[in-house]
Amino acid sequence: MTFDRKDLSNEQLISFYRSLLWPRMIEEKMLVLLRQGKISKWFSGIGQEAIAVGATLALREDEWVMPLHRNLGVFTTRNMPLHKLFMQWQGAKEGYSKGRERSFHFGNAAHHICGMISHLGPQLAIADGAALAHKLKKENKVSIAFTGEGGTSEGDFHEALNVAAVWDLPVIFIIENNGYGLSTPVNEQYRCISLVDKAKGYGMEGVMIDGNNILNVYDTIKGVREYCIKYQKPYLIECMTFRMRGHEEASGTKYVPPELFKIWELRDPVKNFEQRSIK
Ligand SMILES: Cc1ncc(C[n+]2csc(CCOP(=O)(O)OP(=O)(O)O)c2C)c(N)n1
Ligand SMILES: [Mg+2]
Repeated sequence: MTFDRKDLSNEQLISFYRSLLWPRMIEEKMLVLLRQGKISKWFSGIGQEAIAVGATLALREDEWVMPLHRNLGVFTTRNMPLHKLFMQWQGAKEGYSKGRERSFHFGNAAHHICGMISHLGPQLAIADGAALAHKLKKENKVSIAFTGEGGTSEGDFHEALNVAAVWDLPVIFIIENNGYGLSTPVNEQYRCISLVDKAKGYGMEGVMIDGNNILNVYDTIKGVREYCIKYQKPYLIECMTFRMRGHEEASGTKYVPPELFKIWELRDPVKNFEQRSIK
């Protein structure tokens, strides 16, 4: 994995490393709590952190993000207080959804994070709405929506991308292609070679990148953000990554060929960036 620091200072690189490590450390804690029976459900983003963290770092803090169930890095990179996040995951009334939820179905307006409902797809059109508001108010801002590759088979994906293209909305759509939608591998999900090829069909620009390389994700999204603002257009980014754990912790990974874990373990976003930074 090649890391190109461009004009990032040592301090910035250290701060990126901290941002990347945060969600990993929280998750490791959650997995212990899960084994102790102190939490009952957890969706892991281990191995995919560079996408949520890199994307959030590339935005302004007052730009709306529509995260999904593996995007803990969005919440931590926006510096949401840890005690309140843990209250959320414990279903406490002091959490963000006042004890109605224990998972990732929450957001917070002060942090410009729009919480998901359980359904895959609706976040994409909400990002259109936020981008339309920026456009009408002539603000130099983008909105950003995450989807898994599985979510791209939802009708909402088509509607949101088409409207964004036709209305010239400054919105970034990020596909996290992690190889599986629950237990369904990508070769049973779609027949195109790459999902980013769909951008052409909507008349928008798109790019496929290594989603495990934080500097790559950051730099791409920083540039794409400037493009979206300057040209008032949407952009599709397909980030290639891998789901290193089960769909959720209770569901296991029996259907995943074990060698895939070995291959992707070598591409771990935290370890690779750590090794590069020590050099
Ligand atoms: C409309 C809809 N269908 C099915 C589900 C159940 N479900 C939740 S996550 C998920 C898998 C999604 O796969 P993908 O979009 O690739 O995201 P990943 O979990 O791999 O990050 C499914 C089927 C749902 N929440 N909403
Ligand atoms: Mg997936």
